[in-house]
Amino acid sequence: MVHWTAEEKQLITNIWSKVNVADVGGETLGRLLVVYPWTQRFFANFGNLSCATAIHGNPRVRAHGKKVLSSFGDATKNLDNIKETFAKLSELHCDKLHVDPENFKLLGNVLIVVLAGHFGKDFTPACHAVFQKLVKVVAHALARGYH
Ligand code: HEG
Repeated sequence: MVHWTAEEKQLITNIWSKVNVADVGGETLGRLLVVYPWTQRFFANFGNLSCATAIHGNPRVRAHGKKVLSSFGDATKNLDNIKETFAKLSELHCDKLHVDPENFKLLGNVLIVVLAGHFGKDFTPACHAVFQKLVKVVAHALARGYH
């Protein structure tokens, strides 16, 4: 099991308490779709994804980004129990949505870029390191139900 020090837990809780999940979630999913355009195939029913402007202005991208980031937030509240927290979602992404788990890593990296942009110098190297660890553990948990 992954171990979190008291300092790591504190950093995560502190940063996450200041995250606006609608803004950061919408931007993260939007950027994923722009930077890695092949991820658009999972959202073919979301309407206009024809260019960066369309993607960032698409209300369904924003709404889904908020949903994904709220769900990611569950990890920050269940740091010692991340595997179980995402067990059902993992099965959903595998069996129903057929999302290649490589995409969880891409999303995690985009999230870190967006957080760094939002927090500026407050996103210290220690924050960066602990969020690298967190997105890796979440991606791993989401990939666990794949068979
Ligand atoms: Mg997934 C649905 C969480 C990455 C594609 N995703 C969902 C839902 C949640 C969620 C909570 C709604 C589930 C439900 O309706 O019961 N997703 C989630 C997390 C992460 C993630 C926490 C990573 C941290 N998802 C992810 C990635 C892709 C993806 C990287 C594809 C590139 N998710 C996806 C799709 C749906 C969901 C296609 C269904 C969307 C819809 O049509 O409503």
